[in-house]
Amino acid sequence: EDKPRKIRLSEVRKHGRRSEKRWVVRGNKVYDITEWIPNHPGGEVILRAVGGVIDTYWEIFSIHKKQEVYDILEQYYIGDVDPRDLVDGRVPQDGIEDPFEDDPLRHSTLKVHTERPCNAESPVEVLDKFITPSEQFYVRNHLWAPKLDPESYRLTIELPDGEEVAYSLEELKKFPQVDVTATLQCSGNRRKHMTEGSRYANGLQWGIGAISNASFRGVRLRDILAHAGFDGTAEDNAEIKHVQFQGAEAYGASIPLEKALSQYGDVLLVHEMNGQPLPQDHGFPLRVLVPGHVAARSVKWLKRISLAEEESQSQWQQRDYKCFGPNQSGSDVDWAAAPAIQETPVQSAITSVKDLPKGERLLQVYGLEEDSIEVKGYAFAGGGRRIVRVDVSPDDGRSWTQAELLEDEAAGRKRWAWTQWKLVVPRRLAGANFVVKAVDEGYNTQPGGHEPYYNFRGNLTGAWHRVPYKNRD
Ligand code: MTE
Ligand code: MO
Repeated sequence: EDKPRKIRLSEVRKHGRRSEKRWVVRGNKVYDITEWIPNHPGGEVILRAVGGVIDTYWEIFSIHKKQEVYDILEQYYIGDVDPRDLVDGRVPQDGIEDPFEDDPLRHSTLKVHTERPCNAESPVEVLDKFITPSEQFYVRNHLWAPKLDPESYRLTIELPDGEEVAYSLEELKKFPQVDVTATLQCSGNRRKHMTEGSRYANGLQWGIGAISNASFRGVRLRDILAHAGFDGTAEDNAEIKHVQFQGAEAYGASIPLEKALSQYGDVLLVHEMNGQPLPQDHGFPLRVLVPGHVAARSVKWLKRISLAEEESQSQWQQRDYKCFGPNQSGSDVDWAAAPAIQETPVQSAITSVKDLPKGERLLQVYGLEEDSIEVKGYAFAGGGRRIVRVDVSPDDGRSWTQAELLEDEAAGRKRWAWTQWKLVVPRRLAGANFVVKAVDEGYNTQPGGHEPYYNFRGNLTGAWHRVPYKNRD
């Protein structure tokens, strides 16, 4: 019987991305995956792992942790790692290229959930400012933050007939520049509250800070598509229903063609945020901005746009960002049956509840000077729908008052930005909890509790936000 071939790690290293034959190590086994690379659903990203150990990458791309993927790999088995290279019976994990080595430094005030990949909330101190400073804008990275060279950067557009048109950054900047003020909100914003208010919801346990608002400058996607030769009107393109975006790592998503082409959709290819070039974490040199849609569709480090009959086949389009019923779980759902989240429902949160200092006590209705509490927060609705009212309760939902909606200057053909609000209430009205709910121009509002809206992926948490009033005597 054949003994497995013993392979030194030095030999594995010679079969990296520059080699004709490309190998990877998983566990203590070596695989020659040369033939399979063109079929990798994540594209060229896999070239980062060849010539080394793949386990570390699979920790990041958890989608690989399933039998069918292990079975594919087994077909390419060529031998075992030479025992002389094992430490405590295992392949040492160091010496592989660190996918996060080019990640930028981050602002110390961000509330970090995971560092690699970086997932961090905006600090509450900035959630009550209309514009979020770029360095405090929340960061949601599924993988590393690619560091792209703006000079050699190219955006490729794939037309329905397969023809490709590429643009440099300089070429893109020659199109009319458009400013849009938009809120990006992660589908997981406030997931922690769903977990607390119902049951554990899968994913990062975000508080109220997986949302931020900035002014963005870029060019209209519809202008670029038209220039590339697609205006969506030709009969022979009638089958095209989606615009797919591919990032430079492996992230991908898509939006309906209708949103992309709408004159009122304000879908941009963005190169500036708050008056500066996009920061690396937010997609430098170019990201998509799909205002009014869940932020997962605003693909960063944009490399490729394709016009297609189907949605993006990425896990982020096909799986992660969908909602099911409160009784359903990951093992029993038909993923294809639920639509990918695009526009988002009404959201609001209380960012602070504080006793006003004596000097700022307000004259209240009876002309008496009373101890007062100031409550502040944000409210937001997807789809370009304006927030028309914010109801705040000082006593756990028994009585309600309308908050003042603060003025701001938001650019855009629809309302894509959140609304900041504020309310001053006499302290004697305060119960155990302050509560907020908002209403949008379609008279949509938020559910009273989490249970009926529980979904196991923990998406679109939107129940009334409750915050305890701590300073009662
Ligand atoms: N684009 C790429 N290329 N890679 C990513 O991981 N994350 C998406 C989206 N675009 C992501 C991406 C998700 S889920 C969100 S919520 C937003 O980017 C976050 O954008 P931000 O980090 O600029 O706040
Ligand atoms: Mo997200």
